[in-house]
Amino acid sequence: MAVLTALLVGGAAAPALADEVEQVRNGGFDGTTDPFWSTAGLPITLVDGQACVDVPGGTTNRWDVAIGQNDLPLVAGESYRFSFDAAGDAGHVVRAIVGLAVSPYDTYFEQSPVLGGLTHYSYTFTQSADTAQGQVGFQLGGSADPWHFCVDNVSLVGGVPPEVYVPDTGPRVRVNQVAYVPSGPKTATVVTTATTPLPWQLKNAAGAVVARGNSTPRGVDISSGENVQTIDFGRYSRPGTGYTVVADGETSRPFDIGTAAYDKLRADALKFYYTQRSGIAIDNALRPGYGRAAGHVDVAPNQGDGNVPCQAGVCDYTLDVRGGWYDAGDHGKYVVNGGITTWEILSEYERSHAVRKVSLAIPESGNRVPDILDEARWELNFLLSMQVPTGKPLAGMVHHKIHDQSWTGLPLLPDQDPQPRELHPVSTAATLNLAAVAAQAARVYRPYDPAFAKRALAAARTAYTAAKANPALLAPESDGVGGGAYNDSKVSDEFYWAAAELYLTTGEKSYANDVLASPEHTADVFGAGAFDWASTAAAGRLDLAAIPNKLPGLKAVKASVVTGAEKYLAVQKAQAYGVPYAPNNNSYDWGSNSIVLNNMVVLASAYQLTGKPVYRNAVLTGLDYVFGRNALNQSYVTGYGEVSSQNEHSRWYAHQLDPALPNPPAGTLAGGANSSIQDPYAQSKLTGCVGQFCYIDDIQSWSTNEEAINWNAALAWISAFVADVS
Ligand code: 9MR
Repeated sequence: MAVLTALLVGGAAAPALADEVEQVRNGGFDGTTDPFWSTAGLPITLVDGQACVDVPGGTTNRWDVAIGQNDLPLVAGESYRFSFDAAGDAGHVVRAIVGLAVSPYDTYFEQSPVLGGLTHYSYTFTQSADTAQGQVGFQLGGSADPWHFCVDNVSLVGGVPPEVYVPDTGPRVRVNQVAYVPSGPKTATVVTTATTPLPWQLKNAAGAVVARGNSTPRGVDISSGENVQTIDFGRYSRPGTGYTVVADGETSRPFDIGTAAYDKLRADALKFYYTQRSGIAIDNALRPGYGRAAGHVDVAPNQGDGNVPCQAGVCDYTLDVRGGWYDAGDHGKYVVNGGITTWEILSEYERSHAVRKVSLAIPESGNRVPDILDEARWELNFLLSMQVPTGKPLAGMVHHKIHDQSWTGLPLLPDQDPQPRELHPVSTAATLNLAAVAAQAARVYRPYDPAFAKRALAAARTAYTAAKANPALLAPESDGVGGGAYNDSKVSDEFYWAAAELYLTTGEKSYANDVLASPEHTADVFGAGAFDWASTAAAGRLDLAAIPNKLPGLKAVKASVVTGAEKYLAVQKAQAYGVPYAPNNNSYDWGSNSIVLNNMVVLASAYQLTGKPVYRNAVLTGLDYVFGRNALNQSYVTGYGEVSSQNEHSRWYAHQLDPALPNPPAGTLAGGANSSIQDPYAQSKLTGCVGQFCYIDDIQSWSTNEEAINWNAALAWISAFVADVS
């Protein structure tokens, strides 16, 4: 992000880095405000030895109004204490940053306290990069009304001991804090030093013991690094609320035995999409507290999605790509992720009859089309609009993505994004992704809107043909400025998935031949994670097994899904937290919660194919992890469970940064533990974390705590399954 008019002051030579070295010059504002700078036209006044400014109202971004100091030397790996005293008109926010004073204005550390009377603020962080051009800044913009801000004793001290972050994990007995299904398995995990069985009790809301037994020692759990035992109270099935499990002197968080929560979740996990919509005002009457102006509809300061050019040199036309869903906490729209998301939602529709009747309270509700299809159509229209028009070079191929030219900061409502929007080059992956989901859409929407079904199938056929003619236009990893790269160098899986969907919809032999000839058709596609935006072969395989068709060798296709499910079952049994996911080297992936849930989709598919309760039960046990039976003792779904994720990374559900904005809506899934902790905030807190502990519920942690359309699709699919089978 840009800081306006930085007044550069002659750089003092970098001091030698000994212990506890102050980097800020004149942080106490002794007689002068030098060498601090401020935004042009914003005088700093000295009042009682404090630096004060009158912040104008009516600016958009935090950085539109700022004061700060430049030329601070910062050393990678060194820990710093950033502290200051600040006061402001009640309820206003200062974004206090340590960052890079020059382009690309990286932010190394930031906090956004809500101000009031003069208060001392102090934070410790570990610096991620070397620079001689560091900056401390106090960003004050984004307020509708004018206000007054004062700061004093600004300090950035190097050489301090790194802060040791210890998460608050509450009671050591870990349960599904939402609900166990009465007829399902019921297991808990207790973290303990004991290595012999411990007595446990199940208590009802009145505190009466309703079941008891002994736990099973499981040794040190790899995914958490802690010694644990498991508790099985599956024989107890009386519905109720306020149950607890007691063991080793600890009482679990309360939970229900019942099904009501999953009926609600089935709707909430899908209602999530309406407030992700681009190109339409969100109606506050439909989502109280979430109403907002339409984003990216060509109203300033938006540059709009109605007439979007390509990146320089990529194409000579513009496309109208309004609509669709924002991908995640950013304002980008990416075909491969939009496609797998829409596929999973349409798959939910194809596999769950009950979901067709669920009301999502969206503008289209009541139009005689199931709400789930109306919501998915919002994205499908966008995906179709990304296809290169007839007559243009690479016609029929699909642009990989459209997003801002540069990354924006937080918070930023969609309609306030001032960045130019750009189409990025076409890719084989995006083209096949559209082919797959548009082919699926053609069969799903046919009863409701034959004309749309016809159009979707034509687009799918065109895309598939174009991809065959351009089989290696690969989205590169380097294309990650202003939006995610969604790079993918292997597309045999997308070819397989697209051929499978086209075959399932048309029954045509040429597509069957492509399915049968694909190396993916006989490969073991059920790896540590079953499918995601980059690995789509399992999506094709699951549909071939589930959707009626006459493919030669269908028995083996179905058997392969059951074999895949057996794999996840074995993984789950080996884990004391019951997670059907055991990544290589215990390295949890980005968005791991969605991978856990997608592996459960394979288990659920095996249940639908065989009717064997063991697969249904495995799904229910997997759910426990998502809802609190985990090392952090928290639910990863906002609004579900005694303690749940609240501060998912998002530019508009940014309550943590601006009290006037909401938290994410109930039913929003956080990405979850990510061993690679790519963001500086997670690095400052979690370096050295083990598996499940690599997560933090902070809006700054975009690599562990983002919300995303593809992740919620996994939650939605599974919540419909659970509601159906319980
Ligand atoms: O979910 C994506 C994950 O699998 C990738 O490893 C990661 C880095 O490329 O990107 C994730 O997707 C993000 C996307 O690039 C931009 N919008 C937010 C997405 C979720 O974090």
